[in-house]
Amino acid sequence: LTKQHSTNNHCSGQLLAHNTKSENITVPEFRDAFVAKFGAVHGKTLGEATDREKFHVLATLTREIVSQNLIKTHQQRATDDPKQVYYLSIEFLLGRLLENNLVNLGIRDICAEALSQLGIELGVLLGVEEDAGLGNGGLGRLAACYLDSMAAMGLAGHGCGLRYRYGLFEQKIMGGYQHEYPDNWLKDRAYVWEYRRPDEKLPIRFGGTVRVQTNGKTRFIHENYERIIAVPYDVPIVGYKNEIVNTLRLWSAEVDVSRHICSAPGADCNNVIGYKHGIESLTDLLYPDDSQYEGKLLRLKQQYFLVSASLQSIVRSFLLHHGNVSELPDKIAIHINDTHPALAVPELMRILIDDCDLGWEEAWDITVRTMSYTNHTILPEALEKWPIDMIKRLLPRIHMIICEINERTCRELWERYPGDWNRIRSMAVISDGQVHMAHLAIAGSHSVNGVAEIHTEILKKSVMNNFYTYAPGKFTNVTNGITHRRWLLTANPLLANLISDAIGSNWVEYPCELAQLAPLVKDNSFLEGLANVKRYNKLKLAQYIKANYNVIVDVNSIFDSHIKRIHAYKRQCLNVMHIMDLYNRLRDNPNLDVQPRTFIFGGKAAPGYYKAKKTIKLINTLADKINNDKSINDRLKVLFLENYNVSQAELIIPASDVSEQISTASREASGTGNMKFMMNGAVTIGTLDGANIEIRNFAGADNIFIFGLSAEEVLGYYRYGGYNPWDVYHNDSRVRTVIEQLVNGFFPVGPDEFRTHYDAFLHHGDEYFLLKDFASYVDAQSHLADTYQDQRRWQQMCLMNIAHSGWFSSDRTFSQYAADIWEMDQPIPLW
Ligand code: B1H
Repeated sequence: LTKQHSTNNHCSGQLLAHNTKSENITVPEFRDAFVAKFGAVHGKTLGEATDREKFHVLATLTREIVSQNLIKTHQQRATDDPKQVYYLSIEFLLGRLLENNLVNLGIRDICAEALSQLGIELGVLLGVEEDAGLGNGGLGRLAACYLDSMAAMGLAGHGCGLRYRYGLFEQKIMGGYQHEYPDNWLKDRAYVWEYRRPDEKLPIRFGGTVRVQTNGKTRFIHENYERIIAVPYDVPIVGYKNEIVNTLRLWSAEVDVSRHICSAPGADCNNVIGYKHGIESLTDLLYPDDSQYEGKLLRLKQQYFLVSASLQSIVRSFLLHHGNVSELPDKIAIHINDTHPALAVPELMRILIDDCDLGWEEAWDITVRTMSYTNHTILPEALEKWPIDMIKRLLPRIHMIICEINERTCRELWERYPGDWNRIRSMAVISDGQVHMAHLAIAGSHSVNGVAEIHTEILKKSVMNNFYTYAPGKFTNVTNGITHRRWLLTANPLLANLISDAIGSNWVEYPCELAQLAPLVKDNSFLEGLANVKRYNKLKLAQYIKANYNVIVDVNSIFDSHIKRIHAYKRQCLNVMHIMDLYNRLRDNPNLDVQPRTFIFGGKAAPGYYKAKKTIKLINTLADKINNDKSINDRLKVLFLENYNVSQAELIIPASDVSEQISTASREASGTGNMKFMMNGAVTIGTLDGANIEIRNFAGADNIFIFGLSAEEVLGYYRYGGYNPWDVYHNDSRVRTVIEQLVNGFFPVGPDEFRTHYDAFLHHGDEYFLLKDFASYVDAQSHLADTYQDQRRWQQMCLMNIAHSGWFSSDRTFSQYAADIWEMDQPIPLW
């Protein structure tokens, strides 16, 4: 009977029978279920299977376990009715999910063993999964880390985003240049993790006119609009060994062709298919800009589509269980991730006033108490401002509400600062014919936070100083974090095991317990263990490099990684200048004693960002020259790894000795790559910028290499129009040589290939202070190289970084949000 029962379970995919926990599944159960499922799905034997088919079956099996936990979570929540948080973000950079889900279900090892009994290597199948690259960089990956933490901590927190048909473009390097290809991540199969929920679709309205009906109660009637359907796809977010599954709801645009399509504004009866295609292109593409605002109509449409679908859905599900919308702020928190979803403020007002019949004051009170907003950058080019006419045409009712918000906030400001027009204008939601999205978000939220201490201080002291003075209580700092489950436990299993062997595995639940590693700083065998793990990870990366780039790298060299979006403020070119200088010194003096180094770069440039694309060409040109120069005896190698993404980061970070975090001080709001490197035992070389400062405070000033101008100094120069790079050029011959080499034929390219960089340094004032910071950077680099020679000391530095990285877990970040900003009613573990 028992046998029959279990076989039945397997055939139906019910691996998780009788309320058992997934961790209790046995290897034979898993193996048999896999074989049965494979036959059922593909109608052939495993012997004939492709890796993709095997991956698909493994993921389907995993999804079935997840589904059961999803149902349980729903039932539990229906009973408990906890406060729910909705994290609105235009980006969620998930990466792959299979391994993460296996680890979180506690069945990775069981699964690996079951597959190995069938002659299948789990690692090979994991490599088949496409990255879900629905984000550009830090901002999108942060959102994904928070989802992981919310589920792990058992809180009812969900993501709301867009289901882009194509994620961030695929980067190919040809002749040293970046070329962009569509990221066809859905390929010819549906995304294995998602649940399409067509019955929960919602209409979104664009364009048209608003008729104001004033007989009796004033009503706003939106007419002649174009109606686009938002269909939700739910991606399950699996909690760590707690049977909790939250959801990330991604909206996709569709057209309801069954309706009287010919009467829709803009529809063309003769070309229904073309019309449908045009509308559905709304969610086709993720905008590939990082820290850069692009004022395209389609982007505005995407933003409203996300916000309107999410808010309608949130309010609808709230009203299913609660009678009175006035309780909304007690039961729901809505978080605006940067200004991209800031239209959530007027959209909630619209729903409360037009659909729920509330008056303005009550609706506003509910809105402000429900919303909170995170700012992620102070770069002026990233600040979103939408022309008021564009909003009026596309979103006429939202336009009316924004105007009303603007009027009322200006009136309030006038009461506090009578006659101070300049101040009021600088804080208005609408000024110079534009809607200032940050001002809208601040006005409509009860909380505004920055993402690292220094960033929040700059917001308070300068960028948002007027708002801070007006409402100091609104502003708080919540330093970013990363999920240690993906970035340590899953991405670096050898290190995770070494740690658990030394201090037990409590750190997985309480990452601050990593601090128990600190006393091992004198334990030679542990330090040796660390070195061995790093060496193994470096070997793996070296094999990848050999296989894909046919370059042999020395695992005894320092693996020095600079991986992030290519942007002038992140100063990849400062790294290049140092490499050029090191190379020049080696050529001048072949007997120079230098520590061998492998410089690893990775990152995408926005397709329209000319200078960033030239930086990629520069790195590749330098790589060609150095890697093929026999005279330096392979002591330096430079690599630009193509198509940097989450999966590649998972390979590079555990294998790195050095983490380059060298942004111009004050420009990088926080950084999160810096935390991932720290947690994996890489030592940071960096400026006092973003979270680097907090990393230094935790790891200790002796365990990090800091250089360069401070944020205060940089901001001071900016106030007076910059500095004079010619002074540095004339006084430092190393700088002069390197800069001239860009244009003097040193590289086998045309004389103007790198002219933009040359001019930016010398003729346009070196906006990001590369020349100014050069000497200090080179000093820090040589100090670093000397330190590396003392391997024991180096391992101690790595250890101190790992030991103090627990605070940078997104579990900590998230508990701060939950307790201080969202006021979640469940007990949050104290940090
Ligand atoms: C960050 C962005 C960003 N800040 C505009 N701002 C975008 C702005 O598509 N757009 O228009 C996209 C992204 N991204 C990053 O956020 C910061 O630069 C990092 O320092 C920070 O760590 C990260 C997460 O807070």
